Amino acid sequence: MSTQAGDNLTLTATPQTLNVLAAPCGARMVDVAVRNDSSQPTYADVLLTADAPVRTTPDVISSYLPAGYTLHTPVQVSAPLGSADSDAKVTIKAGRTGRGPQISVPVVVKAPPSGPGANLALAASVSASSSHANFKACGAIDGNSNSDDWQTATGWNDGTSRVFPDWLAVTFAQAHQVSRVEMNTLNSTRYTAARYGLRDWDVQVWDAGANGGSGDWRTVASVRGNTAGVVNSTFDPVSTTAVRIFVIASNDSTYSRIVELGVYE
Ligand SMILES: [Ca+2]
Repeated sequence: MSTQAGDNLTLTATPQTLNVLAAPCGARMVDVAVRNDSSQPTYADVLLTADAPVRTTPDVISSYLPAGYTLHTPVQVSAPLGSADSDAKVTIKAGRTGRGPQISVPVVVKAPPSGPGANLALAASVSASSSHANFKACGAIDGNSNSDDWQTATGWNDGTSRVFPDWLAVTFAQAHQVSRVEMNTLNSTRYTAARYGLRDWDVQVWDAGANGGSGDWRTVASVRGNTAGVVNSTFDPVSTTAVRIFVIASNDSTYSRIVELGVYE
C-alpha cells in the first residue's frame, strides 16, 4: 500500500507495485482510494498519468466525498502488445489546489514470451461464447494455471448454465505454427476436475482457406471422457491465426471452466 495525505485528502494505492504483461489480457488492477479527512463534504478530482507505454483506465476520478468518506476506484493498468520491457510508473494526484497528495505506483512492463517453447496464448487476444460474472475469458490466458486461485477470477467460466456447446478462442496478431495445446480445467482440492472439469471437447484451429475461402474452424484433436486437470493435445503442426476449445460437455453438466490455456509451436 502506498499512502500520502494533504489538503484534507488521503490517497492510497493497493497494491504498491504492479507487473503488467504487454498483451491484450496482460492488464492488472490497482485500487485507488481517496479519503476526505475534513469535517466538511468536498469534491475531489484525482488525476492519473502513466509513463509510456503504460495506460490507465480511467485516467480521471471525480466524485463528491462526504466528510470522512473513502471512495475506492478500481483502475486498470495496461501496456499494448509490442511494448518493450521497461520500468514505468503511474502518478496519482488528488485535489484541486495543487497542495493535494501525490503518490506513484511503479509498474514493471514485460513483453510476452517469444521464441521456441513460448506459450503463444500469452500474447493473444481471447473471446468466448459467453462468460459468467468475473470469470472472464482473459483469466484463461493470464499466465496463472493454479486452480486454488480460481476465486481470484484467474479462469474462464461460461455464462449459460446447462447449455452446451461453449467455446473459448485465442487469436494471434499474426499466424503461428502450432502443434500442442495444454488445457487446464478447474481442478482444486475443493472443486476436482472429475466433478467440475471439462469432460468432452474438440481442439480446433482456424483454417482461413476452408469453406471456399471464407474460413472455418477445423478440429485437430478431440478429448472425450476426461477427468484430469491438465490435458495436452498434440497434432500435426499447422500454421494458424487462432485456436479454439469447443466444449461439448463438463463433468457436472452445468458450466465450462478453463483455468489456463497454453498454445505451443
Ligand atoms: Ca489463469
